[in-house]
Amino acid sequence: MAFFRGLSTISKFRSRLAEQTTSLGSVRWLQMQSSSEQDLKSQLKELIPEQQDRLKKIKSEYGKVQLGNITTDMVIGGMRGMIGLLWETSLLDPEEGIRFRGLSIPECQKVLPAAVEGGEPLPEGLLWLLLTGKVPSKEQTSALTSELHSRCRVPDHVFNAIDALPVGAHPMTQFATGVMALQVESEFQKAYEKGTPKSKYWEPTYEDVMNLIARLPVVAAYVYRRIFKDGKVIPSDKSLDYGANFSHMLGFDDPKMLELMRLYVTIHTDHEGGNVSAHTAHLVGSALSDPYLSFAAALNGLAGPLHGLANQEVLLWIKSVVEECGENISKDQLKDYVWKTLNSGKVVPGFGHGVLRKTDPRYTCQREFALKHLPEDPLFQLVSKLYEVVPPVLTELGKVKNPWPNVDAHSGVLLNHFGLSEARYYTVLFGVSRSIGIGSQLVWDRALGLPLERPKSVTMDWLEKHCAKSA
Ligand code: NMX
Ligand code: MLT
Repeated sequence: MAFFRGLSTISKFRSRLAEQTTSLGSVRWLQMQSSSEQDLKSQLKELIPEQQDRLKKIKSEYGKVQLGNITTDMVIGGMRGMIGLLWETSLLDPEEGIRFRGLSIPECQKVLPAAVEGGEPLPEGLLWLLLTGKVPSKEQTSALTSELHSRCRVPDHVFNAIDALPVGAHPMTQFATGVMALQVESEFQKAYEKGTPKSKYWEPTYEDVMNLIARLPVVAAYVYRRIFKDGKVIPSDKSLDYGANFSHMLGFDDPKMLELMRLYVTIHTDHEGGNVSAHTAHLVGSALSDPYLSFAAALNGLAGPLHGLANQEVLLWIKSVVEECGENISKDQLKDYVWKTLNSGKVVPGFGHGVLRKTDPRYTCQREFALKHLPEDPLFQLVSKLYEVVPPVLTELGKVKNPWPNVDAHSGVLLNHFGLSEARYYTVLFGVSRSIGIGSQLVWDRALGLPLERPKSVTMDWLEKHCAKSA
């Protein structure tokens, strides 16, 4: 019965989408077709030849069409705004935020299967959507949950590799070490050594990606329990979905925390291809390094404070505000604290973005979660005050292109509310989630036969000569 109600919601939503979007209509319409009961790999097998033909056609018909001008500013400015990557799973609009295969976060919350009626989407559903461009049914999603459970065995040498590190090593170092140790079982590497033809590369990539996604929560939970809970490991519970089981293995079973984890894992999965972690995986994967090697590289990028580590920095910064000024800090005091941070040469963590020019919708949906489940939490109230205080200060600074909060400005206070208060661990959670987007795209990278990534670099000498000539 619930399944049929789900289908009728999807079909109502489909017609609404088709009415609302004329230019994007046909693309969106395609994304909502998902009635087949095939398993995920069979769906991919069916989709790949179509998409290979599509890419061939784009290449032959539009191969020489210009997509923009490359300026010197872009070359020395971190390639901002420079189109240079094909990334199928999501697209980021500076004003609107992320769309996963064409669907915004509120749309995903409406159409993806949930564990609780009207609750947060299941990350497995998003994995299916990212891989196929289609919204899965409840049955397809729960079959995928079971498939991930069946793949989650982690060999002992992975735990031994982590145990070889000092317990005080940063959680991201321990996590990335675990991922490198998982690489020993790469199907892609074995297939490549056997001489598997290029047309079949996507299949062992798919196996590695699914195994990686399935095993990461086990490794991540091990790291958490080792560092913060005396190494007392909690076994996986096969009756739970991906997000809930991850929360359970960490040691958090409050139903609201399970919902938070489903939301958290869903929204951190993918943010188009140019962000540091995704781009790193794409680059490393283009050398035909297997998904474990590519993802471990991505994690090392995610561990930087301007990228994924910002979620750690935000909670530590918020706690430093409370320590110095108390929880009931006034807006004027908060403004002074923000200026103090800036004047000491630091960034305000959780604000600003390389692409977004508005409040991150991933921030907004976390705010909605807080308003629903923890409106009285003092740190949430502080985060709300920061939303009012920080943007005008950053605007006044004069150089910040986006004064609005990003995803990291909010996640910490939610986790902290349910007892996951160890900020140094937060980027590991981001990493588990990001494997879903990165992994899905890696499958398509190999299915589409994308080539080695190798952009051209130039020297200052070259720039001076070339620009003087052009001027
Ligand atoms: N606090 C202080 N200064 C900032 C901030 C901020 N939150 N955001 C940007 N700026 C500065 C930036 O450092 C740069 O200064 P300078 O010219 O002296 O080097 C100037 O403003 C222009 O930077 P933008 O073009 O606005 O931003 P850019 O694209 O270079 O960087 C971030 C984007 C996200 C790295 C930057 O906004 C930032 O450092 N934010 C704080 C860290 C953070 O929240 N990172 C998480 C991003 C999301 N994620 O999960 O990855
Ligand atoms: C991300 O989720 O990767 C961040 O918002 C950074 C980015 O998109 O550049």
